[in-house]
Amino acid sequence: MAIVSKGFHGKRRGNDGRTPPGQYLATDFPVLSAGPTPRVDTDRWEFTVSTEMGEKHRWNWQQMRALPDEKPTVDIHCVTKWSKLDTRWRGVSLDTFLGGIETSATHVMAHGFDGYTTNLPLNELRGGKAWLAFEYDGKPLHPEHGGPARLLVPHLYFWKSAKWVQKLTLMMRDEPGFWERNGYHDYGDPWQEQRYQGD
Ligand SMILES: Nc1nc2c(c(=O)[nH]1)N[C@H]1C(S)=C(S)[C@@H](COP(=O)(O)O)O[C@H]1N2
Ligand SMILES: [Mo]
Repeated sequence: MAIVSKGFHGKRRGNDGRTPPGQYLATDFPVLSAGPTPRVDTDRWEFTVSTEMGEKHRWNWQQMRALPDEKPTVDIHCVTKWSKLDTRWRGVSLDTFLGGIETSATHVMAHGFDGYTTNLPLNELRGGKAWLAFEYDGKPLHPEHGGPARLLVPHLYFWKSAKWVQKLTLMMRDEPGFWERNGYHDYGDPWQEQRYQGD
């Protein structure tokens, strides 16, 4: 039987190449919010996708929970350099929300109930790689981590995963969100170390 320590395998990146350059593995789950945690009751929760034509598609909590959900286990990477491997979530794929919506939009602005914004190419929310997540580690998502529901876009730096997400605005061109206006990279690929503008 071969017993191989992670340290031996790890080399520069550690963990069999699963930790992007410049990242370390966090044992806890740090909380990073630009402001106070909004308390969002599921009774008045509503998720809206508005198109470039001004059409609004809305789901209340019950309608959202009636959609098929998935249990992704994913690695997450924060621009402040912590990563967590194999985090367990439950949520509805963004493909499910976007599937019935007619749009020629190329980009999306995600808005949180706290006023936070972050921009993404619309395709980054498609193809089974983004979720509206409402459970973490088998429990309802804690308010500090974006509960009752947040975006989960684990292939980009974690600031793109808007907590307390309220609305997606589909756009015909790119526009910077909160951190992107303040010097963070427009796209944010952790494997390319796209932390700041110009990276
Ligand atoms: N609505 C909202 N979403 C947000 C933020 C925020 O301040 N408001 N912070 C972002 C940043 S910078 C990071 S790193 C992650 C942190 O998520 P966590 O607090 O669950 O670790 O949420 C992102 N999503
Ligand atoms: Mo962050």
